[in-house]
Amino acid sequence: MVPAALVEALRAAKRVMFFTGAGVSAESGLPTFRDAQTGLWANYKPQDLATPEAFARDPEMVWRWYQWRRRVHADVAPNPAHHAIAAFEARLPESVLVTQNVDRLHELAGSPAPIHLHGSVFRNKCASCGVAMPEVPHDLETPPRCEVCGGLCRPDVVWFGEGLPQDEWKTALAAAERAEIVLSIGTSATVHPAARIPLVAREAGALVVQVNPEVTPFDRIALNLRGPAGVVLPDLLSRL
Ligand code: BJW
Ligand code: ZN
Repeated sequence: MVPAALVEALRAAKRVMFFTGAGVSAESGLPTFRDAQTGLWANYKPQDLATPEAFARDPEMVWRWYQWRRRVHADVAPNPAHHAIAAFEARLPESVLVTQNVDRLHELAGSPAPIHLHGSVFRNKCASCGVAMPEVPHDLETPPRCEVCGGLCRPDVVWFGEGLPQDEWKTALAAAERAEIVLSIGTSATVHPAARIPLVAREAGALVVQVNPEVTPFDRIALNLRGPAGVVLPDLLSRL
């Protein structure tokens, strides 16, 4: 149930931020980060694979996990939640989309410039010198070597214990401080510092609206729209 006051606030707002997590891509068929894994990877916890320590210990295994995920990601399409966000953005010229997702579904839905706080599974970089490396076929079983320093290729995503890309982080923080409304969609709100973004906005006076079928730590600061993003967001959009 969407409160009429929220519809009014969205109609009047100029600066709206969309802050998304893995739940926004769930209805496209991508497992959320904390969902159980399937097939070959059922016995591994993503939290234990997405670390620099795991890559240092067994680079081929971590590389193969990302190659598998790239194949899964390459096969999915945006869902009504991604399309609704892109449609909101087209109506609200000062809106900003900040995503923790490493997929490209916002881009495929037509969002012009999502800010990726945790990188992209489709980009590569050298694990030693950090230089950008080209995409490679998703069935290549071993990580290529860097032409500059001979280091190993890794996905250009942010692992636990690593810093976020500074330009993206600063842009997202500045936008949070200015936002009138933040819609936090499909995130467990447990991974920091990204989860600070809606909190910063709230402290600066923004209304935080959460779209999630489950309870999260944002429940206490947000107006909660309980349900799948692919249902709630098109409904909200249709009322504007
Ligand atoms: C639906 C739905 C539907 C389902 N519709 N919704 C403060 C306190 C405690 C710990 C820390 C802290 N500060 C830092 C830390 C440590 C750590 C951290 O946060 N740990 C916590 C888990 C305890 N953070 C870090 O290590 C960060 N780095 C750092 O702090 O560095 C310090 C440093 C500074 C300077 C120099 C050097 C170092 C980095 C964090 C990077 C996170 N990376 C990952 C992996 C990316 C690559 C990959 O995918 O493999 O990013 S982890 C993973 O979590 C991924 C996600 O982007 C991120 C957030 O997850 P998300 O999106 O919320 O997904 P889920 O699965 O958690 O939740 C899905 C939600 O959707 C659920 O709520 C469902 O209910 C919902 N849902 N269906 C709507 N249809
Ligand atoms: Zn290198």
